[in-house]
Amino acid sequence: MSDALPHALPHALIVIDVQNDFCPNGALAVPEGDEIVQGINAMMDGAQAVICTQDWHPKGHSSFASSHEGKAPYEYIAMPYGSQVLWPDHCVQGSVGAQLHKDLHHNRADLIVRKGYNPAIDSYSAFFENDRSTPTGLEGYLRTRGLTKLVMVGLATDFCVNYSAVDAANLGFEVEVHMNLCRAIDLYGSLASAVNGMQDAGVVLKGL
Ligand code: VGL
Ligand code: ZN
Repeated sequence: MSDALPHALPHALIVIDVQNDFCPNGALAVPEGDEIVQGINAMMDGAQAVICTQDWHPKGHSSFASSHEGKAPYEYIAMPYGSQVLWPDHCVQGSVGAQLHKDLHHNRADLIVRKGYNPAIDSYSAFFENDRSTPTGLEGYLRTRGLTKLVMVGLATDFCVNYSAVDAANLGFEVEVHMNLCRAIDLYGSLASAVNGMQDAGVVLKGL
């Protein structure tokens, strides 16, 4: 048994925000968000590590339109760390909407990274909050486990997957995003700019 099997390649599968609120009927539903679940489960066997992320906001989070008088979802607001889209209330800590999709094999996860718990800062990326400097700790986890190659899938392509992939590439990880196992919100052309941004950062996009 000398040949390494393709499925034994040492990569970490990072499953971004496959949560009820990002699936049809959720608070911030991504079209077809639930259609990627079975395909993601099928990829778990081929990964050395499985990591899931979970958007995890306290009630009244500053990314919620409802926290800003006179603001509606999908409007922008200036935050101390830059411009921020305002969202419907979603993924509130402990709510059903924040739970990982019931059909996702999240019991296979070695680690579940929660993000967005700081009331004053949004956190799209699995690595840094939206101030672009507060770390989540995922980089250290991956480095101490010797995981340098990352495969990313999940929701939403143009927000949390995009930010996570670009940050990982900038940190020096080898990153693939499997686009067929992601779905997008596509707000104001955000999908096209996410694709460009990921490619510019050196992220390999598969299944486009
Ligand atoms: C996300 C918007 C707000 C995502 C999270 O998971 O892409 N998008 N919070
Ligand atoms: Zn969020």
